[in-house]
Amino acid sequence: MKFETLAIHAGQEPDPNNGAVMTPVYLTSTYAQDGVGRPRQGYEYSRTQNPTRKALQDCIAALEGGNYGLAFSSGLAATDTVLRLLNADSHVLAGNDVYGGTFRLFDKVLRRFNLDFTFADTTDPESVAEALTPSTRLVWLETPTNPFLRVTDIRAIAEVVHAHPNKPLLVVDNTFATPYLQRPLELGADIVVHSTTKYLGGHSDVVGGAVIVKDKELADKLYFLQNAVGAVPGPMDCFLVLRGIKTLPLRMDRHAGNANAIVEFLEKHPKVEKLIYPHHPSHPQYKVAKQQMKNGGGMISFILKGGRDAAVKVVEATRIFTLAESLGGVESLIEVPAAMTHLSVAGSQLAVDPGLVRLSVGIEHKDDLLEDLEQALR
Ligand code: P1T
Repeated sequence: MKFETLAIHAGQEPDPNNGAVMTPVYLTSTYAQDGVGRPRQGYEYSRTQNPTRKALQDCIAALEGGNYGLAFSSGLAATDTVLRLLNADSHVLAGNDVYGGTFRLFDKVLRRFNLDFTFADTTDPESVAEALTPSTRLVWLETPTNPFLRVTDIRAIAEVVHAHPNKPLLVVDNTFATPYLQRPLELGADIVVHSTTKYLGGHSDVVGGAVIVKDKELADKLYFLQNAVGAVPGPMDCFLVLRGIKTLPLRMDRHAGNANAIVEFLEKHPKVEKLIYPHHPSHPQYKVAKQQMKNGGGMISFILKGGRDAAVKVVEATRIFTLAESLGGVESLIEVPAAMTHLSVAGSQLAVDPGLVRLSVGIEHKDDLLEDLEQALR
């Protein structure tokens, strides 16, 4: 089946008990057993398995071209569980432009458990090759990155990483692109991670995460960790993400259409020093982005000539673009990453330009969005 059909049907059959077309929200923590150690349909306890969660997991796996999906209570819970695949003293090579919370988890929490992290420019395969060490077990990247929208050639990095004798796991955080635009497993990644809080949920009403893999052995280790660690989502949250996913292709096309109109406006604006959008010819990885991503997505970053003060003024002056953290919902959001979503990387090698403004372009009418930005910049 094609992506648009999978988004609506994968993992979701009408309920065998009563024909309900929508997956029911199974608000139950436990399941009756027919005898000791004889669960009825494999369900024992909802930390381990829940039918609403299973539908979401199977749907996300299908969309990413994977065989196994796992849902989590947040994107960071998904990230943390993946990192628990490693033993102490492992080295992790991560991109030098990742979500601030991912950096904080790596640098401030997991280092205390004797994991070693270095941060490198994953847009350059040579930098990645040089940064691998004899103890590297995992390589973590985002593409496009948050918030600079740098694009990494996943296939090129997979070749470098898998040539290493340890065969480190290549993990791609696909939150910004979504599987509609790019499918990392098909390009050689071993694990895909999502914050489903963003485009997959799509309506800013749920926090969640996901992990998708192809390999059965890896999936078994992750299912074990999902249950053993317990950072699982509730059934209502799973339902909301499942419902959001049904319109993902429509929304992503509209996000990108609106983003293109805004890019055209910003590229000519005298107050904008630098515009960053993956499908804009000025983007340093434009060619890779065109090859790897179906469209340029809904995220735009730009640096204002007046630095931090100008950025703060603009984000406080918009009326339709809401000043808020997060992204990927139907409504347009605006923020200053250095002071908001990426405050936790301040002073580190990942520090963000204080004059950078990030837009999550929603699916409102583009004329209203353009007018709003025009008056805010004025
Ligand atoms: O917020 P949570 O669901 O835990 O997801 C964390 C996360 C992981 N990966 C990427 C690429 C992300 O952007 C995020 C969360 N990001 C924001 C909240 C933000 O505004 O950038």
